Amino acid sequence: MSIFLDAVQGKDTRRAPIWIMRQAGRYLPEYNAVKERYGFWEMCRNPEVAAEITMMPIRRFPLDAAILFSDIMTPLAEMGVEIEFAPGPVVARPVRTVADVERLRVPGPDGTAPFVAAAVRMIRERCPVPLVGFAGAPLTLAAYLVDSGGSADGHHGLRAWLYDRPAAAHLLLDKLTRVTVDYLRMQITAGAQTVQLFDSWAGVHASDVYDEFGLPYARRVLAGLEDLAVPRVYFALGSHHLLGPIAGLPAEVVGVDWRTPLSSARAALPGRTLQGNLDPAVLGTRPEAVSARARDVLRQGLGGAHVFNLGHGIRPDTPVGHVQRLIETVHAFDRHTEGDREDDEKVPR
Ligand code: 1CP
Repeated sequence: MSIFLDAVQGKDTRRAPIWIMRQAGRYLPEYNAVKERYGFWEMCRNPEVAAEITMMPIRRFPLDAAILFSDIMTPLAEMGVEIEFAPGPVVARPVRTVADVERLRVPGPDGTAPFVAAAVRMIRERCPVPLVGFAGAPLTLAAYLVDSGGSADGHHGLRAWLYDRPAAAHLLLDKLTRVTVDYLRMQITAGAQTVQLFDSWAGVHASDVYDEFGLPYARRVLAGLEDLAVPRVYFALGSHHLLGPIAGLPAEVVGVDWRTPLSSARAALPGRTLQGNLDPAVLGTRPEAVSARARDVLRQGLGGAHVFNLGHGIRPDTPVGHVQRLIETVHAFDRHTEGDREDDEKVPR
């Protein structure tokens, strides 16, 4: 067993396991070197390359889990959507009408990006720590499809579209839900030991809009994995106002962003493993500040199972030495005594 799997299954472990959202990305020089040779889709679609990028942070740091190298947009390309990366996703033709939605393909259980299943199998052969698979939540995927990519204005376009075209929205969200269930089931069957559903844009919505367009589809995705008995993580950025509905989702683990203290998330989500939530901005400061703030987060996470992570993805300008420092700080913190071990021996489970 691993300490990460213990914690995601609800065990209040003696030290917190740690992995980092976007740990296989642009802050790593070895990732940037591979990027010189391949386009983003090539890296995702070549199982050997995707597996090796997944392994990069694992080879460099004593992390407690790996995350598959891919993107939340991967299954959308399989649905027939034309997407480029610059570096964020750019969708060639936005999906806005019922006819646009009807044109999208549902590739079926084994047809949604089979190269991802191949990468998962390769990673499992070479990775000493558990592998986290992932997908985007339907409402977040819809944000990129409706607005042709990311957004600097809180996806104003998607928000207007949901009020204006609710029937088309439900049709799109239903289709995205079916594809996402197939896609995550394929990852789990290939060997993913935990899965995370990224709802990165959930927080821009009014809570009743989320209740109608976000929650039911996230629930269907998570419930659609129930029989596979793999721990499920639900992460919604900026979701302080949504913690009530989120508490009802079938997920063993809830990811929390840096704005909500873990102690208040703990009160809203009794019995759940919490994952998070160091502000990624801290990693751009001094090493002493990284350790001090990480210990604040560790203390706020006491009182139940905790998987340490950032409150959102690591920034490309993060010094790699600060990542090492962060992992050492988390590994040294004894959750029983609320202090560091004197020697450099690791804290037992
Ligand atoms: O560790 C890892 O890097 C794992 C692989 C991974 C994951 C989990 C990538 C690689 N992307 C993601 C998830 C992802 N992609 C999310 C959810 C997490 C989050 O909120 O950050 C989102 C919203 C995306 C969409 C996306 N893809 C963005 C965000 C910006 C925007 O416009 O909204 C970006 C920059 C990408 C491209 C991308 N995906 C991954 C990488 C390493 C990159 C950068 C591409 C490059 O190298 O230039």
